Amino acid sequence: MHYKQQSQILPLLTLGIALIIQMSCINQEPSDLSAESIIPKPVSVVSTGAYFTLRSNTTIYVMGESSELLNIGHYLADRMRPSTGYSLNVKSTLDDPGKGSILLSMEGTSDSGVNSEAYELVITGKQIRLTAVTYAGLFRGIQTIRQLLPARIEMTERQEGPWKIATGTISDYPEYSYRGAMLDIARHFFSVDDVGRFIDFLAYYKMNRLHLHLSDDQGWRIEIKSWPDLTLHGGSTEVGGGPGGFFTQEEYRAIVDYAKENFITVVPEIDMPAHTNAALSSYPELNCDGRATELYTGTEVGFSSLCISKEITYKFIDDVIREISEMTAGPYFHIGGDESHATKLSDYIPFVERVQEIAASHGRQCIGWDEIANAKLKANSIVQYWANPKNAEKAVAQGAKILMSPASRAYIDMKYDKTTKYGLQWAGFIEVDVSYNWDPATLVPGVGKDDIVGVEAPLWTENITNIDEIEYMIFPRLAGIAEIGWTPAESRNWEEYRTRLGKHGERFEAMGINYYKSPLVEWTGLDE
Ligand code: TNX
Repeated sequence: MHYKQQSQILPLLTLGIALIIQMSCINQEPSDLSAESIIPKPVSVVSTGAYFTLRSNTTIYVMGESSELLNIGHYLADRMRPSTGYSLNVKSTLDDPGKGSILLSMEGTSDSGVNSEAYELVITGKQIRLTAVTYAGLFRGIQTIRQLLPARIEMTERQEGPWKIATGTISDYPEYSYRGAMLDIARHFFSVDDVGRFIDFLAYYKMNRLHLHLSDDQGWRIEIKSWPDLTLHGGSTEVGGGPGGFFTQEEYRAIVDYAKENFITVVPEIDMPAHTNAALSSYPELNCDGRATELYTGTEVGFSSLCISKEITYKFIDDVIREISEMTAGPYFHIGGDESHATKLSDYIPFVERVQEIAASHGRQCIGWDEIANAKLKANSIVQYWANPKNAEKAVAQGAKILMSPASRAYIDMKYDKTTKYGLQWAGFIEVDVSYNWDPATLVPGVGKDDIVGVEAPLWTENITNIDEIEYMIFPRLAGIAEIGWTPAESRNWEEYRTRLGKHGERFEAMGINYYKSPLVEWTGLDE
């Protein structure tokens, strides 16, 4: 009886095991970490051919007890929880917890000469171990973990597993320290939530700067308590005559905080002396003739100027830079300085020099569009190259650093081609290959790698009115600019990037991003 039972069970068991093996083979593609489509492409990837599997009992450990580390652990858990449905507890530990864990730990010190955003990811069948010398480095490494998991990890509803990651080691660090995007909230105004989503996108592609263009002819978007009409009047409209809007100081601080949680520094810009009609319309005393201008809802540039010869202008600028700097973490203040066609050069030069001093008096490092190189630059001022190579040359001659935003490559408000519904075309059509295929260190004669702090992709919004349109213009080009800032030029190649980018189609879809399906790329969607 006993034996008979066993002899019946054995074949069944064998069959069962065979079935299990077969089933696991179906979705068990060979593991190859180096074949994963990570953007920006990491510096070094070594594959070891197995898998780590995220399971319902996987715990995220942080080595140590600092609240910063725990926050980073929670950030990772929060990204993976909705789609996996796993609880993904986050715990402090002092010893390596071993099997089945994700371990985040800090090693060494940030002043040990190691790139401050560097990270190392060691994935074995038993554990994912992420180490870095700074919290920022851990945060960048987490973006790599996200991109190694199936795209469905980004979905907000629960999905079927398995959640597997190929094993191996990734050692990675960025080529440039400044990698960012600009959002123009002046031509059209966008909500705190929209800016938050923009920040999420930057974080996902390891960008670390958010430049906010806070004022222009068509609108003043940031509350200044000592000059309240800037927003009450100057913030009341936008291009096309819509209601515009502005951030209260509280809302602005929330954006700065959210950026900080994503290890992104906000670069606030008040454009001057041109692009100031909203201010000139709000306060008559800022005009040389003492008369307020009309609010402006068109898209011309270069017609407005602060009154260079009036002292009140500098009181105004001092108040504005002081209030904004008090609310903004990080070293920067962007003073604009572009397209000052209504300001004489002999006025423009002393103006820029004085404004740099005002910013310095509030502890800020200036950034300005390339025209500011016509003035004498302070030693730490950064010149944002957008159009005029002569200005870049003048900046380098003064020893200033350059932020690369060449309009014909990095302006993601340019149309992709003639059929693109939104955006402008003054700098040409910018297809995905054109925006990817350039090297900051060789683009402008006389501007080399050592002169450059990094890259930034500006999104001007003359005819971009909502988050769907923002997404369409920035995706997929933002990913390419992020890679230009992160990955060494010699490791970048359009043909190879094109394939990797195609695989991000399913990630865009999982995140609900409205992206441009460039015909140059073979897109993998979520259903494929
Ligand atoms: C030029 S780029 C401008 C902006 C426009 C943009 C449109 C720069 C420094 N100035 O005022 O919005 O072109 O692409």
